[in-house]
Amino acid sequence: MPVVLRTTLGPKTYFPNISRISFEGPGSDNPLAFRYYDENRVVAGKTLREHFKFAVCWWHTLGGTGADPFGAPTKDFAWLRASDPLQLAREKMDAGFEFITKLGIPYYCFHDFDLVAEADTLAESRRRLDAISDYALEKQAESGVRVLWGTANLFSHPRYMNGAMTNPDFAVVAHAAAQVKNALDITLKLGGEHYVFWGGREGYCSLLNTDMKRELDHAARFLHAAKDYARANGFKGHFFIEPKPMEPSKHQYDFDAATSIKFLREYGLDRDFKLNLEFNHATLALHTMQHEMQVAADAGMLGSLDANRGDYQNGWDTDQFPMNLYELTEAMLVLLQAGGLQGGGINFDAKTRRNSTDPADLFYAHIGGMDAFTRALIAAADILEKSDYTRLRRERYASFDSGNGRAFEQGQLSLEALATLAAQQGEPEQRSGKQELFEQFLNRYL
Ligand code: XUL
Ligand code: CO
Repeated sequence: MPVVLRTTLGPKTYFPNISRISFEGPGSDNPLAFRYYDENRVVAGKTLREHFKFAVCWWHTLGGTGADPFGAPTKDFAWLRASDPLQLAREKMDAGFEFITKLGIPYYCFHDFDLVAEADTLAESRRRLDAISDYALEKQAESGVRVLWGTANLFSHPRYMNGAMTNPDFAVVAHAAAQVKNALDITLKLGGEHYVFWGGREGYCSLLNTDMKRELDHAARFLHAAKDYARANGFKGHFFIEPKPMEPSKHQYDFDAATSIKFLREYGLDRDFKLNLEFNHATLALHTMQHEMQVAADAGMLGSLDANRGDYQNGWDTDQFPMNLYELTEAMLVLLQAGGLQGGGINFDAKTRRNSTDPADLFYAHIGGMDAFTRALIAAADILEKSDYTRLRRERYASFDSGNGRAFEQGQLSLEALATLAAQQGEPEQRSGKQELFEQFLNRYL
């Protein structure tokens, strides 16, 4: 029986005191305006809209209630009150599209059960997903907003406590596959550009009860099956693995960019999969985001970014909105030098703090994040275009540009030949790495 989604409440606004956010320039006093993000501004040959492809995430932004392990929800948002799950989903979608269009953000990202609550059976969950995605299609057509990527939540339900695609019980693996099939169908139906796998509980808590090799083999089989199904059904986008080292598992298999790239190559998945990197996941792995981005870029796998920031004084995934201009500028330097993202965009996988309880806080957070990325991208473009940065970095390697250094790079010098050259040249001259000089560029162009 078709589900009727029309509301009897009539048009309703969830952010009544907020109109379309516009660009007012750095001098503006208006906290509900962009000071830097002007979507049509061209930086390094592309508009800001094209560089960033910003996306709103459905889970934190529309679904985040401020609940934490120590306390109840603090955010009683008007779009989360309906008792009927489909009615709630529809109101959440109305609020979501109002929010996104008021901000002028072009994309959104979702897990299957962010769109509508999971039901007791796969069949009923599917029926709900079909109904809410019909509604999403209407909202997308009205607004021009698109799906950057979809994904399946394979970590919240208790059945996934031992993992989803790496679960030691085949019945759970099969259930996860059914869920991914539905999520892929919905992503395809909504014209989603890409599809993400974050391995929330794909890992282990103790090696004592874990056959790691077998679990990783199963993950690869699962990903091949998902990829083959999506391709057979016309999916043209990329699949992204989202590395994270820990939380909720003690040890997650997609620990960081390097580990994930090795896995993808080992199992022949590297043609279809790239990486979706997240700032706070990078720092949890004791890397910087720019390190993770460079690793991915060098492998041709810099796919998409989840934007947020961690807290430097503690060790968990705080998912704060991005605000650290130095960190962002270094990340944007890597992004520009890599020639941009491979198809992806910048998804605000970030949550306002538990005590930021006004709907307007969601606007302040996204405006702040978009402005911060813009300042960072402009500074990075200036550093590359106007400063000595590129020349100085290249000069550090100048000894490999000609002569014996070049012969070494080309594989023409044996270890004996290198030893002979070393004996001839004597102790190498000291060459400064000039880190502080490089650091000056950030301050100068920010
Ligand atoms: C969790 C996380 C996820 C993924 C999508 O840390 O980042 O929200 O982005 O499953
Ligand atoms: Co994420």
